[in-house]
This record gives sequence, C-alpha cells and structure tokens, in this order.
Amino acid sequence: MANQNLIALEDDGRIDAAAARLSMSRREFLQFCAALATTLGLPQGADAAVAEAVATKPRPSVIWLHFQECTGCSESMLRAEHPTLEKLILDVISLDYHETLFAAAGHQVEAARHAAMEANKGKYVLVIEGAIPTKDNGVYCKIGGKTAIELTKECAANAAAVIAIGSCASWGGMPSTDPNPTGASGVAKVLGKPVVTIPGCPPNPYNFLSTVVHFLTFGALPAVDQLGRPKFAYSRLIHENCERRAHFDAGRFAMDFGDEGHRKGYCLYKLGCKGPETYANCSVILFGDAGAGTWPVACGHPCIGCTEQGVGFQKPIHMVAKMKNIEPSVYLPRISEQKGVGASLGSAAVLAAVAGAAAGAGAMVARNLGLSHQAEELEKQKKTGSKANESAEA
Ligand code: FSX
Ligand code: SF4
Ligand code: F3S
Repeated sequence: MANQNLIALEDDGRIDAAAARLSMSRREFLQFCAALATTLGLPQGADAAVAEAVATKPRPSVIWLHFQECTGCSESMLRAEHPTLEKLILDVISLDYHETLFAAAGHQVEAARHAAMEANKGKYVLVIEGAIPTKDNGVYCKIGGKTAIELTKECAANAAAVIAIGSCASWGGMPSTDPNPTGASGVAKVLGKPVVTIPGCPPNPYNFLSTVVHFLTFGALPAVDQLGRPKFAYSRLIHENCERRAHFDAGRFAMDFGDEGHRKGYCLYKLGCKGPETYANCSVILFGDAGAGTWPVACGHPCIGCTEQGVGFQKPIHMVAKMKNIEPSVYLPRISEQKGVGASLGSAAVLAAVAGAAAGAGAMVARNLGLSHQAEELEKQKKTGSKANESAEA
C-alpha cells in the first residue's frame, strides 16, 4: 500500500497502461478500483492500493479444477454479453489451468497443470468448481486417472489459497441433494480445513472478482464467516435489501404467478421466496444480464436460496421461507421521535440509500462499463475491423 490516495497516482503512467489494457478510460479504471474497494468495505485510501495492485502487481497464477457440476460458475464468469467483467477477471488473474477452456486435451493438459503448479509453487490460487464425490473412494469422478479427492489434495498441497466457487464446491450443492448417491461433498470437508467459499448456483462473478482483487492487493483473502463466505458479500439476508420489501412489510403478496399482485411487483414470499433465510448480496449488487437492474426477484421469480446450504435444492421451491432476523433493526429511528432530536425518517432513508449505493457501486460500475456505449463501439470495431475509421477519413 505504497500510495494512500488516488491523487498520488495522478501522473503514474502504469495506471494509464492498465486502463488501456482494459479498454477503459483512466477515469473509468480509477472509478472501478474505488468502487471495488468500497464493495470490499475497505478503509479510505484503499482505493489507491487496489488501483496500484491491479495495475502493477504480477497476476496470481490460478489453477481451476472442475468436478461434479454444470460449469455454470465458469459460464457466468465468462458470459459473452458482459465483456468488461470477463476482461477484468482475466486481466487480474493468470488462468494457467482450466479444463473446459483449454484447447489442448489429454496428456498435454496434465503436463500444463504440473508445469503451472511447479512454476508457482506455494504462490498459486487453487479454484475448485463442482462437488467432490466421496462415496466408494471417489470413483464417481476421475480425471486423468485420478479421483477428484486425489486431485483436490494434490493441488491444494502447494497452493497459497484455496477458493471453492459455487454451491457445489462450497458444500456439495445440487449434486448432494438427497439421497446424494455419490457422497458429493464440499472442498473444506475433503481437505479437512476451512477454505474460502463463494456459494451460488451459479455464484455472482463480481464476488469472485472482488475476492481475487483483495488477494492481489493485500496478499490475503478477505474476512469470512463460519462457513468460509466472504463477509463483504454474504453477511446480509437477501430480504434485508430487497426492492419488494415494502410490499412484504405492508402485507402485499403475489399469490399466483401471473396474478394481479405478481404483475404489480408485490412480494414473492407466498410463492416460496427464500430471501428471508438466504445470505447473499444479489438484492444489492444484482445479478444477470437479462436487462437493466435484474436479479431473480426483480424478474418475478422467487429466490430459491441457491447460496444457502439446507435451503437451495433442499427445500421445495414453493415452501414458504423460515423468517430470520425479523426484529426491526436497532438503528431505525422511533416514529415518535421529537423533531430535531433523533434522525428523521427522511435522513434514515437517505443514509440507507447511500449505504446501499456504496455496497453495490462496484457492480454497478462494472455493469455500466460493460454496457456502455464505448464498450459497444469497441466491440463493433473489433468485428468490422477499421471500416469505421476508413469511412470517417474518406
Ligand atoms: Fe453449476 Fe458450478 Fe451450480 Fe455447481 O456453479 S451453476 S451446478 S454451483 O458448480 O457449475
Ligand atoms: Fe423480497 Fe423475497 Fe423478501 Fe419478498 S420475501 S421482500 S420478494 S426477499
Ligand atoms: Fe440465488 Fe436467490 Fe441470489 S436464487 S442468485 S441467492 S436471489
């Protein structure tokens, strides 16, 4: 953390170079780094440290393993409609081994994994996607003649950090649904020690990016809860920040898909929304590219609790959620408060809006960058070569 202030980076050519690499303006790059620091809940001055790290530090080598899963984690990270986020992730890490993205196959790929592990011994980040089948000595998932259990242990032995991405790798996810015929388990259980988990089916790629940027900046993974989930992303219930919460509080519910309440955007609790028992930041940073401001609940679908062990894939979709933390928060002002003595409802609302905006700012910047006119223009230019320039010159 050499520089404590973005101003100190004003004349730093390395920032310009990083921005150019990412097809961003300098302002967009610094704005993005500041937003990432805010999302991570870092103190003042950390924005400069994040910018400096992304611009100058060697990218950590990442070995990415796939086991029992649908590859949705990788798909959501690399989804084509959102070029900027994908670009950022691939710029921040050096993806040295990823089975589904490798053009090579067979022994060549195995050799690449060994070479990357040897070259970055003790320094690489091991990312595991998918559950690990543990029944019958793990015979239900083998790659290159080795079980997922053997590969996990072998690759984790010299890793600087282990990240379980997706609900499958976090605790077993969908493959572990009863009766769990293959004994599908999470990475921590197989390794017998805690690892950072980024649950979700698929997980939000922005949470992965933030976790990696934290590692890049500080050489350590972010603070986690007892389940290994980064606190910056999983410390709040979806229900706490849901845009339909006012309807919940007022007792306005959609009772059937397509009924009047559903069309009016009422709360989806009675359709089985698991937001009240699911810890994740979807309602803050949103999720998905179907259009502006989307995430499952905004699209009219109840949250199924995909990030929450014991909820997602376990509870029937239409079963109503168990309410957690329903007491009013202590920081809300009493409605009988004297004028000028306590915080007004108005000021509380402004504070809440500011806090919400800050928490979601990084994702919003990524989204805006991804959808910006400039990005679209760049994409078009890539497709059509220099035709636009030629016609402008003509
Ligand atoms: Fe799929 Fe990943 Fe779900 Fe699992 O995401 S989106 S089944 S969490 O491991 O590929
Ligand atoms: Fe939102 Fe679901 Fe909570 Fe309703 S129950 S406010 S839709 S999270
Ligand atoms: Fe999953 Fe619910 Fe978010 S289903 S993506 S945790 S809104």
